[in-house]
Amino acid sequence: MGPKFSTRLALGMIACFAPLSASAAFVSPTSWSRGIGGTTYQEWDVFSTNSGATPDVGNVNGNGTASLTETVSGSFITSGGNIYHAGAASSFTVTTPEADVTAPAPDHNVTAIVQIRSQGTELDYSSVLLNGIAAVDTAELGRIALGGFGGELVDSWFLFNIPYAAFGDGIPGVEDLTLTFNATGAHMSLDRLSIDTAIQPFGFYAEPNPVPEPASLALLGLGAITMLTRRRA
Ligand SMILES: [Ca+2]
Ligand SMILES: [Ca+2]
Repeated sequence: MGPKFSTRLALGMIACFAPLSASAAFVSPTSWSRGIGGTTYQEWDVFSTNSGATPDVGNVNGNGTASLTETVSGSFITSGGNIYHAGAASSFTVTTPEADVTAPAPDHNVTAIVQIRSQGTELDYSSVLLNGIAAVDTAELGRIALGGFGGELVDSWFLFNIPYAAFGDGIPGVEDLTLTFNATGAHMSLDRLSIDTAIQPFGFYAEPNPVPEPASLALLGLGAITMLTRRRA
């Protein structure tokens, strides 16, 4: 008993809190409703191919159909329908058709939200680019420890601002938004992915970060530990 017991209790308390964030899942945009004009939504969960996979959970895109391909050879589909590579850092390209709106002026900008669920080896978070542009905001929606050598399941969120100059060419029609990302090493399993886009003529949507400030979360955890330690002392 004594301090050791308090520490164990505090750790238990943290474990009790953990499911709060661990149960977090993908979120819907708050700045626009899925399905309204100028927006697209596509989501994959059970992959049947690692080359040219089309969305199976959600597919609302008036410009065409999005497509996901693993570009390092040797990856395969797991029994659970994820894309896994045992021998190399897998690398992905996802193309999403977007309207190239040129009237009244070629100044339509795209706000995009990308969410990725990985298992095992994690994403190289700095590698996640849309049309070569890095995210303007990111969040970790959830993290769950998997048993054995499974590592962790991680849900991550990325917000992109893509100016017209980075995807339009002045010719009316459809242009691809190209998402690229890779794993930090072998043994990443791509479990789930979603892309929401919204185009508008002037500026970007101010989509809020879906996760509370890390500082306030840390304070909450620290407060719980201090409280418990005092009680037991
Ligand atoms: Ca065009
Ligand atoms: Ca899956």
